[in-house]
Amino acid sequence: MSLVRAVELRRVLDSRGAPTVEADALTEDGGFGRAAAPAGASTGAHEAVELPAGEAIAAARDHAVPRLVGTVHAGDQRAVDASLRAADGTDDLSTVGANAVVAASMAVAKAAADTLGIPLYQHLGGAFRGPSSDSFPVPLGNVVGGGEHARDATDIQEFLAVPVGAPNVAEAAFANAAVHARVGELLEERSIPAGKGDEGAWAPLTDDETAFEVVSRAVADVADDHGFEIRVGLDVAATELWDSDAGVYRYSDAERTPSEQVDYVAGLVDTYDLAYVEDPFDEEAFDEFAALTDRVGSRTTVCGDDLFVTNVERLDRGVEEGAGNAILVKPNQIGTLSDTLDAVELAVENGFTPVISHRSGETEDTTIAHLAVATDAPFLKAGAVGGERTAKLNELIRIADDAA
Ligand code: 2PG
Ligand code: MG
Repeated sequence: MSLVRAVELRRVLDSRGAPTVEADALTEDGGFGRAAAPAGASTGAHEAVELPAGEAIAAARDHAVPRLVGTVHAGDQRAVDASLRAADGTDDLSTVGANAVVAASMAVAKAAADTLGIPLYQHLGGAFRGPSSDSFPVPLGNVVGGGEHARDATDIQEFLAVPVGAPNVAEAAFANAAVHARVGELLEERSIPAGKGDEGAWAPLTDDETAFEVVSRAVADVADDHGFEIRVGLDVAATELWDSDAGVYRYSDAERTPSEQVDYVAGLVDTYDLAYVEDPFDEEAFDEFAALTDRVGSRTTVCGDDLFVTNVERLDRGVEEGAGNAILVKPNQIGTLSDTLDAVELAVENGFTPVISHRSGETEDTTIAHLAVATDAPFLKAGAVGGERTAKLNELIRIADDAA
């Protein structure tokens, strides 16, 4: 065991060019770890609170760092995270800021792994978890998107390639990149103008129906080429479509009541054989999540992101009510690695699939790749292309190499 010797914090750029918090942690035995907080655009109302980076850094220096340094063992992640929570003193981490807290929590974990001379996935996962050649997190590759990640593009926030039949993680990641490239060609053939959204997905000036056609075709072409099954997934991010005053989901070309939305999404699952559907309803719509899961949960993954915000209390309710069968896991939504691991554990105990995820605002930090391996998560949502996205995918490929 090695005590935390120092935690230094600074402002760095995220992939949108916005300031975010980076932490460097040192242990008394010379271990070093660096981590940075990501940031969401379509954030859930129940997420832990992100403060402006400068404020979070100042608060962490005042309250959190002094409690950690020289008193807490870096390898005791529960103690590290308890100390961070105690320094903050609120449930939603609004004193220190979840961005400073998550950066510190992850940086200390990395410093502990470095002290032990082992990779982060091994430190977090323990002796019984690690990369294996026959089971790996399938990367969910965002290939077309709109919503809060690209205005004027699709209403649905993310169309995802899901390479369920890939023989290994590298083939899976390359297949997603190939789907992304094929989508670009198909959009050009159809003369549909497209820039790129926050996560590097194509942001075409078109409607959801056309996006479905293009993505389905691209997935089929690449599946043929690569010789394994690739399916389509979605993050609807429907909280952003929900008009609570009118009680409808507002699309550019339609309005849907909650029960019409259930029918619509169930129809999409059938029509496009969707492997994965995230946030098809508003963040408070436990009932609709349960209704959809009842209808299609045996053949697709129904995942709550804004619904659960990586929070065990909200997940508990979801389990009780059968609202979904999967949880999106984002460490910065809840603030510490311990809370994140608790959410994964509660999910697995109750037959919910944990899906480890990036945010739309990212850095070159690769913690989530290690977290996905450490928790044996079936899926990792980390984008398809773009430097801050490939940082995670390439790390996953390197980790998989350890198993070979
Ligand atoms: C999501 C994420 C990541 P954001 O909704 O799942 O894709 O987006 O980080 O903007 O919440
Ligand atoms: Mg989401």
